[in-house]
Amino acid sequence: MLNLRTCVAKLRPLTASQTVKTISQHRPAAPRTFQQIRCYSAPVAAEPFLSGTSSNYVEEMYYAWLENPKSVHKSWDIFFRNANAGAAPGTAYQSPPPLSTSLSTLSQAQFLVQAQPNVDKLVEDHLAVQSLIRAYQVRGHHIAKLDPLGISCVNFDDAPVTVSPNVDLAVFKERLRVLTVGGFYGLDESDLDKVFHLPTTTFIGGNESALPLREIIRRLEMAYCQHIGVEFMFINDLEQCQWIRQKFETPGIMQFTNEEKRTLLARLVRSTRFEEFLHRKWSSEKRFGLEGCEVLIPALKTIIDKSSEKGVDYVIMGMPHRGRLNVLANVIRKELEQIFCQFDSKLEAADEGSGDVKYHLGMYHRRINRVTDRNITLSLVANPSHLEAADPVVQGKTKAEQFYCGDTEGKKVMSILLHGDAAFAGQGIVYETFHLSDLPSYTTHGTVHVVVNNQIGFTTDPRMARSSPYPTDVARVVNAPIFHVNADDPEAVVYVCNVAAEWRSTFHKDVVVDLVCYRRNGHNEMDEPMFTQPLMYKQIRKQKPVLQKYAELLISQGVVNQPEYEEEIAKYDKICEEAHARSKDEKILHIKHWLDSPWPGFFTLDGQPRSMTCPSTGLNEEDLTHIGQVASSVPVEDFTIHGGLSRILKTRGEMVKNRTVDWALAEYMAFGSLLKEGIHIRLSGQDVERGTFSHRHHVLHDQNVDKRTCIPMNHLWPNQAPYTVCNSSLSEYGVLGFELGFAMASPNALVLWEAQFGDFHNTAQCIIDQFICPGQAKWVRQNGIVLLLPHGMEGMGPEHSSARPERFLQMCNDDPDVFPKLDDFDVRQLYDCNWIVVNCSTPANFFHVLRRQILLPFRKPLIIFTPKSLLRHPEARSSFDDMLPGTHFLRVIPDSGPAAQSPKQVKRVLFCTGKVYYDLTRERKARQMEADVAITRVEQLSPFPFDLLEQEAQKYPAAELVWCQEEHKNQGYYDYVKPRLRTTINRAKPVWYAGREPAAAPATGNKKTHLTELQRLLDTAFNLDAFKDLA
Ligand SMILES: Cc1ncc(C[n+]2csc(CCOP(=O)(O)OP(=O)(O)O)c2C)c(N)n1
Ligand SMILES: [Mg+2]
Repeated sequence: MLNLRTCVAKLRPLTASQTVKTISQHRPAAPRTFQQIRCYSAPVAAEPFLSGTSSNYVEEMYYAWLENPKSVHKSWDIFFRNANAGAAPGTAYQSPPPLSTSLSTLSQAQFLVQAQPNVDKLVEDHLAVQSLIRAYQVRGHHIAKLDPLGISCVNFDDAPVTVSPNVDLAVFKERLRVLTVGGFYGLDESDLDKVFHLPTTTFIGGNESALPLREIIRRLEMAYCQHIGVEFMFINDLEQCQWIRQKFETPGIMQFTNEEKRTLLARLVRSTRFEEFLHRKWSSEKRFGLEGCEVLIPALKTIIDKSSEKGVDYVIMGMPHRGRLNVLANVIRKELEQIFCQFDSKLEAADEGSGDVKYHLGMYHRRINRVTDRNITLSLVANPSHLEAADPVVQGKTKAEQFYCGDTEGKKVMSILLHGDAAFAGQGIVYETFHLSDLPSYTTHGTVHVVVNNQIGFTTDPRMARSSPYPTDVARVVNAPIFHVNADDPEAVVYVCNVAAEWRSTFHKDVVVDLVCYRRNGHNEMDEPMFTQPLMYKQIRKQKPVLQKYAELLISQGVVNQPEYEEEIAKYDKICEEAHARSKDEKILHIKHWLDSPWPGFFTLDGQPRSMTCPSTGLNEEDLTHIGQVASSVPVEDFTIHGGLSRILKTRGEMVKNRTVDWALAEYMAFGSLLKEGIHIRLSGQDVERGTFSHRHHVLHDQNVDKRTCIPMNHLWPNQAPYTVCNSSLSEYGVLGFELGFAMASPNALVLWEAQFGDFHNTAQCIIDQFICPGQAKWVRQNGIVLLLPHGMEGMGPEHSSARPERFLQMCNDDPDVFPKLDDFDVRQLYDCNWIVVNCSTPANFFHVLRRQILLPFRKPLIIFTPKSLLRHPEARSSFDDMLPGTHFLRVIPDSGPAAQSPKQVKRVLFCTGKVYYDLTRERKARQMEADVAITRVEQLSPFPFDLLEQEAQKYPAAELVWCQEEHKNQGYYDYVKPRLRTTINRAKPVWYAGREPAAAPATGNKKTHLTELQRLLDTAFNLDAFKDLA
């Protein structure tokens, strides 16, 4: 229906008042043309029912009839048949038969139809041509010659690549059968020279509106079945489809000047000779070379040049191993000696951390784009081996860069993502990232994806690696056009890349360039491909390198001559040799030269923190009160909130009056105060706006006006930084990666990702394991991202209970057996750690740890296990007094009750963290053991507060030491805490355990069992004889 509508709209050539004269002025009459306009060749006004106002209706009828003559009333059918057959003015119309049709009238109508025997054929032929055009547009890519090796199953080996003007139907029969399913829509040899009017859904005509069928086929073959396969007809936007048609169908549109051809050749020379140089110098080193897809370099440079021309001045790229060194050298323009020196095994590491191998490191470079003469910054994000994991990170960083420069439409900053064919099809994160592409708080306004489709993934061929025809099918979900292109045709590649960049700058939507190529060597240069792909590699051995092919072509065209070509090669080889000589002087590998996101001004010039102190994270009473008041109000006029929410805000208001905060208010105060200091805050995750547990309510919804919302946090201060709070797509891997990337761009933002429940973070494990935990060690890149992970055993069953603290703690880099020798644990210990893990038991401490995250002079990831039931627990409140200037985050909260008053009498110290503290104090009170048992809360688990816990242990000399947790013994904190506590006390005493027994699942789903387990652990915790026999 949509299609028919457009057809009609686009084909509408005339209004009813136009005459033959005006028609013939606009449309050159072609002999034997089947023209829709023919029906107007009679002065239409002569028909009794035609007038200016009825013309639209008539046209509707006409085009509906063209599609299917039976779809209109018989009277229209007859009229159009007659008009088409050239009936004299005023005679085409036959009044319809009366309702009580007499046989004689019907036969009269039938007579009229039969009187025009060729009309049916003409209509059918016309429709057949339209369908044929559409078939090429939809399925032309199936028979395009995309595979340089000619082995791909979607290719027909006999497919002609250059089409002679004398299209021979015998040659095309088979192709057309494939395209049209079941033949040629009734057309045959005899129709080839008939001239057909072209619909406006094609551009093959150029300036002509009608062409002989032979020429139509030839032009469609040229547009859709050569070295470019355009997959776009699934896009449900007509303007976008038209745009693409125009880019590929317009005759002669793919033209290159000699200058452009020479530039392309020079880029291919660099790409090819770079790999050859590395191969010559380090033949036994892995480099994941680009041979077989050397065209990637000109492809990327084209995308960057075109984007720069359109106004982009910052391109952020993510890519896997393949060709990475080449991209660094020839696209980003990293100094060659910096690359070459990495092949020297004697090179020492100068910086902290373990560093990473050369094909994982990132890069940042600002330079002049020579083609556009404009400044351009290029950044390649460091990536782990885990394929595609960098995708959301690149997007997050891009979003942040756009955000900081006010680029709300993606006109200045863009991302390019490179993919391997196997990884693009196989990794779910690709899909998750695509689904971020059009969400308001996550869009980067279009990414250009380039797939190095070498038709193999390590040793696995596509038949075994994916179920979709192309590796790129995943992109169809977001209506991204996909341009498949034979990578052995450099001009086709460059053309497609230009179109891709233009698409992005026109529609700000994702687009995919699928470079169909091959991999000349094994997976790496040490790998033997013939073990597993013998026939493919026999074919590859025969394959002439693309540079050689293209050079021969340009020489044959007289664009360059042999000496010029050789000179170009010699020139680049010399550049490489000279850089190689210089690289030998590099004795030290500075990983910090490979930073993808420098933070100018944040560190000293040597990359050190500007201080090693952290100011008080407290806040003055006035600000606390002000933030509290805004948090409990609706700061805009005429805004009706839900009654239940009014009550929540009222309670908040009362808390503020009483100078107390709960969890939600503490968070409000931390955020609100940082915003005042110009720190941007971004909180993202599933349902974070309200909060999974309905405690936050950062976005108010007008109950009477659809989509009218208010974010009070953005109404706090006159010149405050903006606050972004956004519900995310239901993806942990994608969204956490995205936020990590966002946090990477600037140290002056607090970026938080909240899991719906803590356990769901495991679907983002790759981001945690590969980026967050080791990012600084691998890439000298700090990151202050905060993970909020709701955690706690509350009888909700195995699925919603544990944020898996044991996993985070296991990956902490502090030594369990060594008591650190530090003057200042507060800050120095944080500086040395890989991340900070906390479980706060009070809102005030939560407030402080969030503020500390920004007030520290360096950035570390912060993992916070956040509460669920404590959000509303009447005791889990803090006074303003604990948040005033001079107060700070408490790494340990010692007991302050009777036990602490007479510590020598204390028989047991229970060390714990998080919510179990409230169970323990309740139980202690019930058992009246407040003087016997001290309870010490470890709020910062890692880095472990050795110093403070030592003081605690010393304070209670006669006491047994017990670690108490609500988690199972093989989970939670025990394995982490025990050896460290033992180190703290110099192993002078045992550290006992009170908690749940080891288990496979994180929690029971049975409420009764849950309560029994809890009681049992409390019994152990307060049974002073519990460990007697074990001592
Ligand atoms: C998530 C993940 N799984 C497995 C691997 C191991 N691996 C490294 S390269 C590779 C093949 C990748 O094939 P493709 O994406 O087509 O890229 P190509 O090497 O062909 O350029 C595999 C399986 C990996 N790096 N990451
Ligand atoms: Mg591959």
